[in-house]
Amino acid sequence: MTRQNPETHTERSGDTIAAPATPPGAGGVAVLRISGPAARTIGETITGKPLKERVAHFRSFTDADGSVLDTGIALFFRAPGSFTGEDVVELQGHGGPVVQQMLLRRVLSLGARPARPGEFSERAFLNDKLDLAQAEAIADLVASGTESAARAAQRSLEGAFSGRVNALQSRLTELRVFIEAALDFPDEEIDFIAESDVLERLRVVTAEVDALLDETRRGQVLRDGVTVAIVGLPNAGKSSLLNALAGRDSAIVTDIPGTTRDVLRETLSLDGLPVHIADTAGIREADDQVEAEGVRRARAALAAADVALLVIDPTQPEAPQRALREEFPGGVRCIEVINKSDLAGEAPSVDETAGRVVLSARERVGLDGLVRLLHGVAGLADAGEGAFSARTRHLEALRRTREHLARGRQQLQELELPETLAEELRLAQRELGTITGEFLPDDLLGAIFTSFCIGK
Ligand SMILES: Nc1nc2c(ncn2[C@@H]2O[C@H](COP(=O)(O)OP(=O)(O)O)[C@@H](O)[C@H]2O)c(=O)[nH]1
Ligand SMILES: [Mg+2]
Repeated sequence: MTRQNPETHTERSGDTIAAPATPPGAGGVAVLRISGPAARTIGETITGKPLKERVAHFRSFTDADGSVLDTGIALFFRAPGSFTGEDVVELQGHGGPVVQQMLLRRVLSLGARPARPGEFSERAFLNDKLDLAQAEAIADLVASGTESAARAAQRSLEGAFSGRVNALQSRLTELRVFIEAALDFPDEEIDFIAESDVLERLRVVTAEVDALLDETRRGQVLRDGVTVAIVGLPNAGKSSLLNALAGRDSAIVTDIPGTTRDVLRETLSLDGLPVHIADTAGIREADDQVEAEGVRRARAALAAADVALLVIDPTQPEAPQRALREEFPGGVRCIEVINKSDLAGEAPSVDETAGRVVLSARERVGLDGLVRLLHGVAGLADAGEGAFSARTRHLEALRRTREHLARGRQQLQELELPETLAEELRLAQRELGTITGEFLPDDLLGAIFTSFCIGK
């Protein structure tokens, strides 16, 4: 299915939807949003008088029997100049849960139906007010847990990410036109391949996809954060490190080896990077049943992590501590944390190439070096002002785009099959199109918008 024509869609979705746009609970103001062909009539019935476009009307909101439910501001946005692209009325009343309920009930009694989660954004998308990546950016902006994530989501909302995707689409279109034109002259096909710069053009486009993949990966980390497991032998100072990073006593610290048994999880913002961090039991052969279970859980946390912080106590033999590294599952990146610098009489330091940092968790010195290393490992070290937010879904689409390009290249180079290259380019474009929603596989819309909140 391709994206629908906005006109035909408006006809199909002839119903009017309503939902609170502000969170439930008590607050100064609550906004009730109504969108669809009946929005204006409903707003005028409740406020008793005509609503002018884009004018703040201070009115009473009345019930069916004429009694006043609330007083507040009514706003009318005429289609297509609204968030959804339809007629929209916003009733800004007092933010009490009961008042809001009464007003919503009144709106529904006048012919609106409750909006599904994300339905306002979905209509905005279907009416071409936003593309899919921008609609997702709205949800990400609302959900962002760090300032950098919020800024990145804002950039995606403004179209920074979609713009890059669209630029790639144009490049691929150019390449397809070029190849398909050549295919119309079959006799010259082989010469065309040999003489033309198709391969060079393909190389350039592939490099552009790679560059976008890199930035998208960063954007996904900004949105979702990195998962970190603190591991090491007992008493290395793992729990002390968690407490130092969290800035509070989250985990129990003692000099008794084997204190930590359960995995302790915290989500921290380290210089704007969301970090889901797990403190774990020291990995050793444990005879105690509870500790043995703790060790099993430590290994599971390690397997699920993007990054392991291997904490080493320099006052103990280092080789057996470092030997743990051999047990790390593939794909887990490791930062070596040489702890207890105060005892070792060593100054805190950081070696970015080796991925090693010397610090003291107890004295809380040298932590900035560790945070810097984490940013580097997350690929955020050079995330400049232009970083945009992205989702795993986008990353996967870009990876598949990349695969189609690689396969197309192979078909052309090894098998001299320009037709297959043309087909792979078409598939690459479809993959890119799923990011912005220009191409919509079945169920994609539902999968995305149902994860939104009601009223969004
Ligand atoms: N001198 C010093 N002692 C530390 C440091 N970090 C941890 N310790 C001590 O080492 C012992 C074990 O610490 P803990 O965080 O429980 O280690 P874990 O078993 O790896 O979680 C405790 O007595 C801590 O006070 C440090 O940086 N310097
Ligand atoms: Mg511990």
